[in-house]
Amino acid sequence: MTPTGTPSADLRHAGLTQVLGACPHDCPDTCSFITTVENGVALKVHGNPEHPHTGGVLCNKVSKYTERTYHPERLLQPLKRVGPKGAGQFEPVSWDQALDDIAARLGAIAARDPRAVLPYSYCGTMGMVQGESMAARFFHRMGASLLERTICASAGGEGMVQTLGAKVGMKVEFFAESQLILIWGSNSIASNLHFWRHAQAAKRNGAKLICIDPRKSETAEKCHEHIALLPGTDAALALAVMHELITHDWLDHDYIARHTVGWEALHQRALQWSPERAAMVCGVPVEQIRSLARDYGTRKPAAIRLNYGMQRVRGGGNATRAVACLPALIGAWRHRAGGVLMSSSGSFPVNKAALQRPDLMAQGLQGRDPRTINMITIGDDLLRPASAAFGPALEAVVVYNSNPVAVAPESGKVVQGFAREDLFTVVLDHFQTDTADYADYLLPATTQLEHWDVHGAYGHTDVLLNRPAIEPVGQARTNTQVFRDLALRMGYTDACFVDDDEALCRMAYGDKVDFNELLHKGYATLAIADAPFAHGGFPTPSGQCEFFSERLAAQGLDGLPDHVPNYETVGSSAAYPLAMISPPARNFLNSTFVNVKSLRSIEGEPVLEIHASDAAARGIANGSVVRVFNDRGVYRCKAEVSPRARPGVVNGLGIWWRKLGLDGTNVNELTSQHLTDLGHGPVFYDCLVEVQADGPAAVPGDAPAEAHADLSAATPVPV
Ligand SMILES: Nc1nc2c(c(=O)[nH]1)N[C@H]1C(S)=C(S)[C@@H](COP(=O)(O)OP(=O)(O)OC[C@H]3O[C@@H](n4cnc5c(=O)[nH]c(N)nc54)[C@H](O)[C@@H]3O)O[C@H]1N2
Ligand SMILES: Nc1nc2c(c(=O)[nH]1)N[C@H]1C(S)=C(S)[C@@H](COP(=O)(O)OP(=O)(O)OC[C@H]3O[C@@H](n4cnc5c(=O)[nH]c(N)nc54)[C@H](O)[C@@H]3O)O[C@H]1N2
Ligand code: SF4
Ligand SMILES: [Mo]
Repeated sequence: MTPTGTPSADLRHAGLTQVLGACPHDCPDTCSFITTVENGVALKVHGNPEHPHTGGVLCNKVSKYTERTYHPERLLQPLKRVGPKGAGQFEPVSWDQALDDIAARLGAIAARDPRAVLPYSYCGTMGMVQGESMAARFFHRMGASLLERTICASAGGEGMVQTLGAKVGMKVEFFAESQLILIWGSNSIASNLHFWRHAQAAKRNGAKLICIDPRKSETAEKCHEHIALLPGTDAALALAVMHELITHDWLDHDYIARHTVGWEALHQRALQWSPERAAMVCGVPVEQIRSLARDYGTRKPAAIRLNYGMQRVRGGGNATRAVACLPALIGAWRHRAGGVLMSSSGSFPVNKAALQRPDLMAQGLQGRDPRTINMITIGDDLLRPASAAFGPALEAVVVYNSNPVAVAPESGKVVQGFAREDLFTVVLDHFQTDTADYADYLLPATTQLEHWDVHGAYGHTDVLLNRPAIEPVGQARTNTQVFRDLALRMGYTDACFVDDDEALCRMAYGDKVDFNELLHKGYATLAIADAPFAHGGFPTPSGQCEFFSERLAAQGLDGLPDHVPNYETVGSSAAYPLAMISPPARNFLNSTFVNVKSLRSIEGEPVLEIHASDAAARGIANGSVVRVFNDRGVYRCKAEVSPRARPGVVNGLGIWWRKLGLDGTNVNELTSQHLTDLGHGPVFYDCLVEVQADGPAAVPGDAPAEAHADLSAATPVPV
């Protein structure tokens, strides 16, 4: 059976069909998948064997996609709140009732000041159509506040842009030919499985794999070496590697002279970072740093899989810049199996303006200045009163493709914000998430099996098309349809509000990608050179790899990369001596899949991994319940005394639904709303805590009083 499936035709047939789709999740791999459908019911989803990056294999999470699609708790009809805010009590209403009322409420607010309305969305789907197309048009036309969508990758993204010129780099498949792979701030087995296949192929061909990660992750334990540095010290490590490249003359002088700017200045900076100094900052043996530099200077070709785990700290942008400078120093870019890859998303020629129509903003704003809200500070911003500096207080939030109550930092404040009686909240989702509990209207959304979409990727360079395989389940509607319907009710008559989803799919790449190829194969490969920077040609203003960034210097920032210490540095607080990172649990995808039983049962319950020495010092037994706390809040979970944690650093795996945790909280109770040095990103892994055995000895008041005073109103603070 050839999988293509023109669904409207296919769905008229009884019998088996196979429909080509794309995994919508926020994952670098963007797999091509095939859904087998019988009599309109999706039986299973499997990896497309014809798509080289997918290689016929999906991860454990998405292999169970039908379990999620037909989940008994799937939202099947529009719901209206009947109970108190946050209680999650709803009654069914018709779509017409819901949409009429929502349009009336938003319309009334917008008539006063549209900036009091905020869309809140992220990457529940990475699809460009069910993501920011019709939704963006709708909010632009209204003049709503703009959302700065920086909760994931923007520090690293900006670091890449300032160094290499864009989010571009090595082609992922050529890692298989490398002789040295640094897996830096990435738990590839959990979050980038298809890259890991290439790393394993390289290993079989004699490559050395080194993992740089505070946590001994699933990936770290399968590498030849693991450098368990303290969180937020990656720039110090990279600068010390440069120091060694210089002192041993493992440099490619010709490449540096031809294709870089700022070498003299970087050279001076790097000489300030002896391995001894970096060893102190990073909390690793000095010999490990020397050995890393020797490997990097002498094993060729050398590749770096840099990932977002290392940029969720104050200095994440600088750290990314420091690492991104390394390949040019040794001329690694000359070889297709050398260089660095953080994200490939800058390679995709997306016509965002056509999809999102920012030009419509002027109509709604009527002379007002646009306002931007950073999605990371949603906790503070929901609680902020109107002021000259801030503008109008937020009166309405429309959430789609995101679960902010679970994923945004300092959730005590986020919860308090969403609990505001005077806030009007609409949530579009598949399930009644933690955020959905606070909705005034909860609208059932279609899943990837039920709608059209088109995708780029951030871990490879193929465009993918997703066709609907089944009709919407229950009364679910696409995000696009909801915003089309709302636009109609709001009297937005611009022609763009009638574009259908297939037209939007075609518009995303226009004539840059052959849509017939997408229809036929499900994917199309962008034409990109195998070794894109072998002869320089970086997409920076200078065309060079910018060790020194004039653009940063012009903003009054350091033009060179440096180590920027964490906001919350280990050793800086007697009350909170432990650093906590909170990378994802392998079987969840952010907060998605936490409610899928087969996956949750693998993860068990929320855990905090803690090193035996830190556990012993606190009388914490393996498997016991602990209180993890700081000034922002308290989180209770199960301790796992584990070699995955290094001394001084605990790992609170995420991102659990709060309501499925021990006390209706999750790890973001503890994280802060600070922003990174570059790119306005989050600092989830820049967080100090203390941990105590739970039980009679642990009474409130052990944590600083203001934490309880501040949060007790909104959060069930455990005692
Ligand atoms: N299974 C699964 N896959 C996922 C996700 C998921 O939730 N689950 N999430 C998806 C999303 S949205 C993203 S952005 C990516 C995230 O995937 P990655 O980019 O790989 O980032 P993280 O998983 O946040 O962290 C990766 C590793 O970095 C480590 N780390 C933490 N702090 C530091 C540090 O300061 N320095 C260094 N060197 N390492 C550090 C963590 O311990 C972790 O093992 O994965 C995507 N894929
Ligand atoms: N402590 C801590 N916090 C973190 C992180 C961390 O590592 N540690 N990681 C951060 C990162 S990297 C990210 S990217 C963010 C992720 O934050 P989010 O992007 O909010 O990701 P999810 O939690 O997966 O929530 C996505 C929601 O979208 C819904 N959804 C999926 N598809 C559709 C659709 O087609 N239509 C509609 N209407 N809804 C849909 C899903 O059901 C799900 O509830 O979290 C961040 N938060
Ligand atoms: S989550 Fe990632 S690895 Fe899993 S199917 Fe989707 S794209 Fe592939
Ligand atoms: Mo992310």
